[in-house]
Amino acid sequence: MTGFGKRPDTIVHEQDPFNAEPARAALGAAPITPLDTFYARNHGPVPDLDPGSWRLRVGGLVERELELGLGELLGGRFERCEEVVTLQCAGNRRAGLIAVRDIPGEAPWGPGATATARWGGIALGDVLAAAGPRPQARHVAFVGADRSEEAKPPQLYGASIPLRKALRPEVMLASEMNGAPLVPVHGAPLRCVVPGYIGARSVKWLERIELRAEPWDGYFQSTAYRLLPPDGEPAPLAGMALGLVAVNADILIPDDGAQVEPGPVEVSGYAFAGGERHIGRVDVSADGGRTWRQAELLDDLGPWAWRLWRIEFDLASGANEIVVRAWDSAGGLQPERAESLWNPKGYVNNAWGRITVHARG
Ligand SMILES: Nc1nc2c(c(=O)[nH]1)N[C@H]1C(S)=C(S)[C@@H](COP(=O)(O)O)O[C@H]1N2
Ligand SMILES: [Mo]
Repeated sequence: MTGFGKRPDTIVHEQDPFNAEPARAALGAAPITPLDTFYARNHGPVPDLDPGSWRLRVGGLVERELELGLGELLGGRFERCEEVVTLQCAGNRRAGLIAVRDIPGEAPWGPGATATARWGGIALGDVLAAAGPRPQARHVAFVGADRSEEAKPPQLYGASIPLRKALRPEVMLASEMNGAPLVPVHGAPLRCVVPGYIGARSVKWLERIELRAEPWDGYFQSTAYRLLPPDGEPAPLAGMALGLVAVNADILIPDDGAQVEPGPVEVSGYAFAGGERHIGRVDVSADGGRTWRQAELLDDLGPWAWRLWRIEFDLASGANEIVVRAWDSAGGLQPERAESLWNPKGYVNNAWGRITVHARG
């Protein structure tokens, strides 16, 4: 059983809490990811909230505390906005790190813990302006309705971003995904969407916003989603907090290990710059990285979305190692090997994407 309306070929890492990613070919089929193909990343059970009685509370370092229902938020007081945004989990492509050294207790995500949707809702900044941040406020924390037993101690899911990011127009409170009302597994009735930041900051089932002088002190901000040195141990404030996404790319079509006919083969995948950067160039090699050609970049979906890319190669019979590497607009290139990236929680594998394709003959 797959569940939550996902495609039958979805790869389910965990049924409860529900953690699942699409197969490579499904993710590579469209620039805007259909709902049944969008990965799901949950740290606890999916809450089923009643939109009629649901309230958003805004408090902490504000001039005016707010408590708003869905009608008050979406009824016209705040201007409606829409944005195409790629979400990417910090654990995306962890399988490549696990291949270097095991990471017990963490799901072996492939390249599918990222996806792109057209989100509809309101700007977070407009709601913050209504509450009036006090001068001491530096961070905005989001608290969801889901209680995670994975956290130490068990607690509601929460995260924070810097206030200066929260006030930017691209940061949304979203009630719609791809033109339809948000579904429960993706955070209904309202979630944050924080473009350019790791998915963990886009808090689902949002019920509380707290303005603070310091980052959120809950488990998912202070202990999880931190990049540890290879010999580090997870502990509050150990290592560095993750925020901006690093440049990344992988191959989606053909599948790793696919059998193809020798001759022309189309290769395609995604590249995502993260932060405020965009994709500058995507190189692809069909000979394990000895020679490179530039891929064609497909639909430009705006500043907060991935670029799908494609290129055609003439494959000789035998095993062909296909490699992708992306450059961002800051001149940053993905690291070549996952070996140098290994970390105890398995975050930020942005090593060059590699697959092997077998041409028979
Ligand atoms: N309330 C809540 N929000 C959450 C999570 C969660 O477990 N609970 N998971 C986070 C993580 S780690 C990611 S990557 C994204 C995934 O969003 P999606 O499930 O809609 O793909 O949601 C984030 N928001
Ligand atoms: Mo995530």
